[in-house]
Amino acid sequence: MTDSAQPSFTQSVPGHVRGFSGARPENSTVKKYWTGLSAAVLERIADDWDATRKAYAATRRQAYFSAEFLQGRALLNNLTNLGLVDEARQVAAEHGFELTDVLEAEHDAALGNGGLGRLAACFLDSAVTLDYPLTGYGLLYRYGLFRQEFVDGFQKEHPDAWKESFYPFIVRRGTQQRVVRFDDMSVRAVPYDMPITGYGTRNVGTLRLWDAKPMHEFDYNAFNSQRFSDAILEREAVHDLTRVLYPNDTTFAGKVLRVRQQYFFVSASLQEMIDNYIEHHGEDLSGFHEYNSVQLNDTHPVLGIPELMRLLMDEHGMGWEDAWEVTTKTFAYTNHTVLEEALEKWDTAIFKQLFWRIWEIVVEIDRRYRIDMESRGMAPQDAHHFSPVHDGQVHMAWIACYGSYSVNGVAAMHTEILKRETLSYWYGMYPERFNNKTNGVTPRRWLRMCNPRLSALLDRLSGSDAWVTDLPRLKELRRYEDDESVLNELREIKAANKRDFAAWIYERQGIEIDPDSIFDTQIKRLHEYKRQLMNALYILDLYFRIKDDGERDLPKRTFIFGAKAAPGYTRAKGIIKLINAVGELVNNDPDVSRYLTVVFVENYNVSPAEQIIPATDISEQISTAGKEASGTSNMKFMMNGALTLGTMDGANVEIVEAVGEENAYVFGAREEDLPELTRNYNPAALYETVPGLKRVLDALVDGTLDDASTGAFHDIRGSLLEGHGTAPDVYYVLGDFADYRATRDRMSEEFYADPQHWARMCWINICESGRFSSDRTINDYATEVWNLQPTPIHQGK
Ligand code: 26Q
Repeated sequence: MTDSAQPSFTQSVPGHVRGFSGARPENSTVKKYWTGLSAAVLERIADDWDATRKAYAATRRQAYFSAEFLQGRALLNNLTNLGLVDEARQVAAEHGFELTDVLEAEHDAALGNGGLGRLAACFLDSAVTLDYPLTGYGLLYRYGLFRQEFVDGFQKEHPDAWKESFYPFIVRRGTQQRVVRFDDMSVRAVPYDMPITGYGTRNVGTLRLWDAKPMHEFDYNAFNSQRFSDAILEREAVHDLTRVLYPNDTTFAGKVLRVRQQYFFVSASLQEMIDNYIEHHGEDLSGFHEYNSVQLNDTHPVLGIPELMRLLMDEHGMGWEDAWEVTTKTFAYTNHTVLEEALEKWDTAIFKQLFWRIWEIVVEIDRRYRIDMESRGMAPQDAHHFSPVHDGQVHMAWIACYGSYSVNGVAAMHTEILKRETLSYWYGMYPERFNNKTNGVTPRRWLRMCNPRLSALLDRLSGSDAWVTDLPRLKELRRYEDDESVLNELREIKAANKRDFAAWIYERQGIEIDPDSIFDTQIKRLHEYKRQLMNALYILDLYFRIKDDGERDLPKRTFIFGAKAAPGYTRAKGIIKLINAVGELVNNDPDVSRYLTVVFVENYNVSPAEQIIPATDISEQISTAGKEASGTSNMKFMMNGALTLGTMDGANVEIVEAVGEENAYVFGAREEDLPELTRNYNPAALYETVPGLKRVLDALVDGTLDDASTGAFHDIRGSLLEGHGTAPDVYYVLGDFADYRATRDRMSEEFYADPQHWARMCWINICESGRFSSDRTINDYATEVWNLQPTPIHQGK
């Protein structure tokens, strides 16, 4: 890696800082120091990155197509993977900087909404660590997910200009541009590569993000003929393409720009993959699928299916049958949701207007599909409902199911629901395509890096850092589950993490919290099905129990929230306001604030998660059973020794299975019982009969809480009791409330009643988290779906 002529990492840092800041390192700003340090990391991995690219070029390779990659910060992750944290700390100190301050200067790369985008980032980390030849392909958004500010408790959105200042971990590959043609414009696709380092390997993978540029930087003809504004407008239309990440993650909106984004990145990526194939394997593309496979991260990149057909037929002279054979052996589809309103369906007019040729191909897929189904004995009217094009819309999930060799869900329960309901038709037709791949998270970022105290304990007890790349090894540490001194140490680690979080949130938002209280956390996108509302109603109920009922024998608790709402999702924004209003009420009432504090972490993102998770005692995973495909924060919490308070939903089911019911707190209606429970469901009756509910729901509208006359709280209450355009309380908040309260009360009592027993449960959660490493998930994809071999650039690492 570093031949003797090259300076060491430590020696190279000052030069990079000088080169960037034009000043002595000790006189540089912290941001410029960050930039120099990052450039030194890039220099360190440059040769290996090159070597990895070469090693992957002619092998069978896997592409991961995703509209989102929620990478978060890069510097500490890279230092951790490369084993350079101590050296970096030392060199920074020599120049008068605290490494932690330098790291804090980095802006999160928030090119994703939530779970689906963060999953893509964890997958890249695991693939490199396991030496799998996988490349991520996506979009270089100029603005990531909006920055959230609270103004009077309401969410306000600001643009997230994440790459305004120089970002060393992205390299423009100007020689590898492609052209993407729409019927009304042609766009230059410029690739930018991010290096993805792994742990204990010299392989360096690539995340390739495409930026949109005008074909000619400036149209001088238009300019000269006095059509100055035309020239500007044309340029702006192209730049619009990659301007911003769409902030919706649960409701589909058929926006032309969104479909342009999707086509743009899949077309550029497929062109590159075909060019690479021809360079190494020749002009005959009939073997393309033997060297290439593409995982579709939800339906967002499904336009890749008709686009590969177009490229093979129109650009490379293949006939339909051969092209279809190659295409259907190339793509594999992952579904991430069963929510009807999230499924992508585009008006046919959009396809006709943007890319007539793609429209023609989709129509031909549809025509052949209908013939195909009839030949398999399917009645035409049944086939119609699942056809790629019908009722004036193009149905992306149906194209995905028909055009892929693999279809998977992201947790066992989710895959079963897909087979039984959402995709049952396709399961009936092609049962062999269906498989489950339960999600995972990378233990590098979500344990090694974010929880150094716990990491050190695990190293010491297991005798090495081997668990970092082989998480199931932690199971062996269950031999310490009754070891008083280990459990004491675990408690001290958690306490120290909680003190760190308290200092962090005080610095950030000026809120004082008690590190000796229970930290009870719900962090995830704001959606009704995730039921942050139920959490808030519980806190409000506690408030009244203290104020009105005189309950005093209550454990001290800090309730932590982090959540962004889609800007157009009015009710979700109302719930944010409600949580903040409950926080105001609780935190400012001296009777109550002795017991309770509410903290809503503003602008929740990857790096706040890294602070919150290691400090949390209770992980709230309270979605309506059947609605959360998997969840991944549940896994991060478990790995860091928080206990799950959850419904039997998504991956919670598998977490409970792994740790045993006695080491988790399960409540609520089961997925299989909900149809019956909701058939004659009457939430208004629960409002009258469940003790405390009436008081809490009335507080939404009787002046106890103030929504600044927006009607937001009235709407929330109405959604539960009357339903607004839907059935009342579709997510069964009131139905599960009593059990949630009882379980949550019991949980908090047990925390204080027997701290050693609690620590034991936490320890078991940590030791059993092995199967939730994304290394396991990626190995499963590689062997069961992708047919991929590890390709290390250096033997023995
Ligand atoms: C679709 C069309 C137009 C605009 C935006 C979208 C869009 C964008 C993002 C739709 C959905 C998303 C993101 C979905 C998501 O994050 N789903 C989560 O995926 C996780 C990883 O599999 C699961 O753990 C979560 O359960 C699931 O909610």
